[in-house]
Formats: sequence, structure tokens, C-alpha cells
Amino acid sequence: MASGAAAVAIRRPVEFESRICQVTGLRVDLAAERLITVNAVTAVVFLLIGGIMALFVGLTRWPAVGLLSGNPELYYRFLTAHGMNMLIYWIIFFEVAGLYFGSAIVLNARLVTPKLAWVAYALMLAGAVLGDVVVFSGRADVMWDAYAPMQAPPSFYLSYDLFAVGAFLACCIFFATLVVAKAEGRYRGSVPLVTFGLATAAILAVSSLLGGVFTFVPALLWSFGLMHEDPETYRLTIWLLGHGTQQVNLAAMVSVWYLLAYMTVGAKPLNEKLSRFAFLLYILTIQLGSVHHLLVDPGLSRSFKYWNTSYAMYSAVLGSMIHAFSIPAAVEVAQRAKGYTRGWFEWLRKAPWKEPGFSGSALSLLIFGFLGGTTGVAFGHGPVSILHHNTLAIPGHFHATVVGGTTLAFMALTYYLLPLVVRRKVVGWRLAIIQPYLYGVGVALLGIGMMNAGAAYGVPRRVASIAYQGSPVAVHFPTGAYLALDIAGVGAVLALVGGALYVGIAVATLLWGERIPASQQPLVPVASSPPGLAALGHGVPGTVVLVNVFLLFFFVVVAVNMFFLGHVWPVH
Ligand code: HEM
Ligand SMILES: [Cu+2]
Repeated sequence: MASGAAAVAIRRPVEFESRICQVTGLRVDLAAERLITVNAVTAVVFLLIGGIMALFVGLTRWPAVGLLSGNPELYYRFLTAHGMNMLIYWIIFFEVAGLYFGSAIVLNARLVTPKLAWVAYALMLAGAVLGDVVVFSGRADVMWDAYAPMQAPPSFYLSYDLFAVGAFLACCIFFATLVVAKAEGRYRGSVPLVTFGLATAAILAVSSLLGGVFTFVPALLWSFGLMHEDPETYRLTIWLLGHGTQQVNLAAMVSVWYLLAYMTVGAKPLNEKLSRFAFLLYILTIQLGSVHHLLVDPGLSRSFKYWNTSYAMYSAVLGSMIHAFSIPAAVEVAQRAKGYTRGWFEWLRKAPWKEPGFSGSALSLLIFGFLGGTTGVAFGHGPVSILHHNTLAIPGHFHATVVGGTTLAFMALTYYLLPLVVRRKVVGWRLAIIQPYLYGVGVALLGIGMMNAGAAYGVPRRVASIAYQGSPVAVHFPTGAYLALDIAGVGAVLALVGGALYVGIAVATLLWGERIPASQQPLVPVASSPPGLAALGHGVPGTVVLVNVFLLFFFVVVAVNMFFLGHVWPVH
């Protein structure tokens, strides 16, 4: 029998049905193409459902409107549906499409076992539909995280189990595709950076899904009355899932940033090894951060909490900072190579701001970095966490990460997927140009408003009315709190319009978009020849300035939170 290495070298490539992409020159597996399209379209349908829920939830939390303030039951039902459809269904269906793209398409390879990929899709869809049926029928108003001892019917936990098994299968198919592509000699050397980043996401996904198994299998048994559920164990395991999946989102988003920087302006990382190392830091340390969700919990030792949320976790933050330098620097080098060399920022001014693939990912990077990343570090600090726990500051923070960051990046990528994978001309290009701005500015205001209301005034999360309408004890908040909620409300409306535009453009393109014949050139500009390192001669002064502005801002965010902390228990 041949040794493993020899077997790798001699394996005969299996033929598969494909086409050659006229833009990228990549060989596109048609089976993979269909799976990517169907998973992405399904994702958009769930984004629409989650978005309609966002309308109700957003307008309820804006006291000036107070849509469901008098109907807390419906508010909790819709908030549960909002969390599940957005955080789980929309994001993960889109990520599965991304995994198939990053493996089969980017590597010129075939997706192994497309049939199993359809099984994975069917399991995820069954889980998502069951979840929505249970929630909308009013049998599980328990929020997406469903903390024990609050109990939902078995079908609720079963829906998560089905979805998780499907998502796990999809990850396995991704890894198998990488291994087989190598064995069949579809690529040489190491995989491209995008695939490497997505592999990071898939590895984190597998470890997060284990958290899902540890949580929802016992919970299912518990709902059948077959075992006891310990609330603290539940919280520990669900945050392995809940935090872990956010890091999957992070790794997937950063991969999209690299991909779009390359496709829109031809930017290539200055030091690819360093970028890969930054992804490695995520794999090694980022899951430890999950304990920041338990900082206020009794039962866990202080050393356990602080060790997990301090030393090791900051190396994952270092990973993000490396990407946050590397990507703008790559864009600057590419732009300077095109002759935009005047001053610090001509390269940035002359960037393709009317190209939604570029503007969307640039805004995503800005919102994620300035609003999401800095506040994540500040709020994950033990004593500050106690201060902000269960206030609107927390959803404010994660709307900056998973909405302004990941969702916006995925939207930006869609403007490339539509012409390149679905092969249809984007309908309503003029609206597409403004879509990322509307959504980005909206989400930024939503995040800033919620964080301000929560951090400065202690406005709680997960309540239909901050005045606690109908309660025997009146609750008053200062005017500043209402002002902050007005900012969030205006942001919500802008983001809702931006989100509706995105869904409208995607659906209209799928249904009515002009087909692009295989021979025709793309309708989006795709940079062809990325500059070599020679272009680095100009240096990256603009990026250095931006990075310093960021560090200063980071310092201010941490300092402001310390200021809040210092005013909790004044010592005279
Ligand atoms: C137009 C866009 C959006 C608006 C206006 C919006 C608004 C809101 C508001 C006001 C809350 C409620 C906070 C509370 O009452 O405690 C909320 C919660 C939440 N949102 Fe969004 N959101 C939007 C998009 C998204 C997206 C795209 C995601 C995920 C990718 C997302 C994930 C969540 C999650 C996980 C919660 C927490 C639910 C809970 O507390 O269980 N949102 N959102
Ligand atoms: Cu977390």
C-alpha cells in the first residue's frame, strides 16, 4: 500500500461539472455554485424575518414611539424571534455559503459530497423553520439564549439540535473539500489567505458547536423531565456556543475584508505570514473570552473569571489589531501604486467609495473597530462588566460588532456574489451605492445611542418600557437617557431602511436581474493586477495616522468607562 504522502501525490483528480469564470479565471464547480446560491438566498429570507422583528423591537425601545410598550408578551416573542433569525439563521446560512465559496471555488476544486451538503442544508432549514414555528406560535418566549431554569418545550431545543448538526456537517464538508483539493493537486503550497481565514472560522465553529451539544442535548432531556438542569452549567456551556459563534463571525468578517480589499482595489496584505499568525491567535485564545459573559455570576471563582477574561484573551485582541492595521495598509499601498500619492490621505479620498463592495467593507471595518472592538475590551473588564451588565450597553456593543461589522461585510460581499456566482446584473445599482451608508450610519447611531443609554444611565435591556408601565412603583430616568434612546431610534429607522434596501436589491436581482452571459465582462470592477511589494516604497503614512487616531480613541473609551466605575461608590 502506498504511504499517505505518496497517495496524496498520485491521487487522480475526479472530474466535475464546471465553468470557467471570465473575471477571475477560477474554475467554478456548478454543484457548489447552486449550494452557495441556495444557502445565501435562505440567509436573506431569514434576514428579512429578523428585520421585520427589528422594526417592532427597535420602535418599542424608542420611548417616543413605544410600539409594543403596552404589550410585553408580544415584545418578548418578537425579541426572541429577532435574536434567533438574525444571530443564528441569517448569519450561519450566509457563512455556510461562504465556506463552500472559500473552499471549492477559491481553490478551483470540487465540493466533495454535494449530496451531503444538501442534507446539511435540509437539517439547518428544518431546525430554523421549527424554531420559528415554536417561537411565533407563542410557546417559547424565552429569548434566543433561553436561560435555565426558564423552560421551553422540547421542540425548541430540538430545533437548535437539528440546526447545529446541519451546521456541523457543513463544516466537515468544508474541511473534506480542502483535503481532497490538496490530494487532487488543485492548488500548490498553502491555501490562499481567504481560505485560511475561513478555515479559522470553521475550526472555531466546530468548538462552538460542541458548546451547543453540551447545552441543548441536556436541555432537551430536561424538557422531557429526564434529567436535572443546573443553571450555572447551562450558562457556562451556552456561552461557549454564544461567544464562540461570535468569533466565527469575526473570522468570517475579517476574511471578507481581505477578499473585498483585493477585489475592489487589488490590495494584498503586506506581510501575509503576519496576517495568518493573527488568525492563529484567534484559534488559540479567543474561546477563553467566553467567560466574560459570566463575570457577574455567582458560583465561579474569581481567579477562573479573571484568568480567562484577561491575559490570554488579549492576545486575540492583538490578532484583531494586526488585521486592522494590515488591511488599510494594504489598501493604501495598492492605491499609492495607482498614483494616489499626494499627502497622507489622497489614497483614501480617491478610493472607490461608490462601489458598495468597497464602501460596505470599509464602513464595516470602521464600525467594528471603533465602536465594537473598543467597547468589547472595555465592557469585558470585570468591574466594568458588573456596571453595564443587563443594560442596553451590551446590545449596543454587539450591534456594532455583529451588525455594523459582520452583517455589513456580508452585505458588501453580496454585491460581488450576485454578478460572479449568481451571474445576474445587480438591479438598482444607484440604490446599492447608498445602501451601505444608510445601513452603516444607522447601525452606528443605534449602537452609540444604546451604549450611551446603558452605560451612562443604566437603561436596562430586555424590557418593553423603561417607565415600567403599569407597575406599582414608577421608574424615572433623566432626560439624557431619553435623548440617547432618540439617537438609537433614529439610527434604527435608518438601519431598517438600509436593510430593506439590501433585501429588496438582492431579491429583485435574483428574480429579475439581467443574466450575465459567461463571455461578458463583469459589471463590477475587479482589480486585476495587485501591486508588488515595490509599491511599498511610499510607506503607509496614512494608515499610521489612522491607527494612532484609533489607539487614542481606544484609550478614551476605556478611560470613560473607568470614570463611570469611579462614580459608582464614591470614596470621600
Ligand atoms: C435594522 C437593524 C436592527 C435593529 C434596528 C436592531 C435593534 C435591536 C434592538 C432595539 C434590540 C433590543 C434590545 C433590548 O430590548 O434589549 C435588539 C436586540 C438584538 N439584536 Fe438587533 N437590531 C438590528 C439588526 C440585528 C442584526 C443584523 C443582528 C444579528 C446579526 C441582531 C442581533 C440582535 C440580538 C442577538 C439581540 C438580543 C436579543 C436578546 O436580548 O435576546 N440585530 N436589536
Ligand atoms: Cu463574548
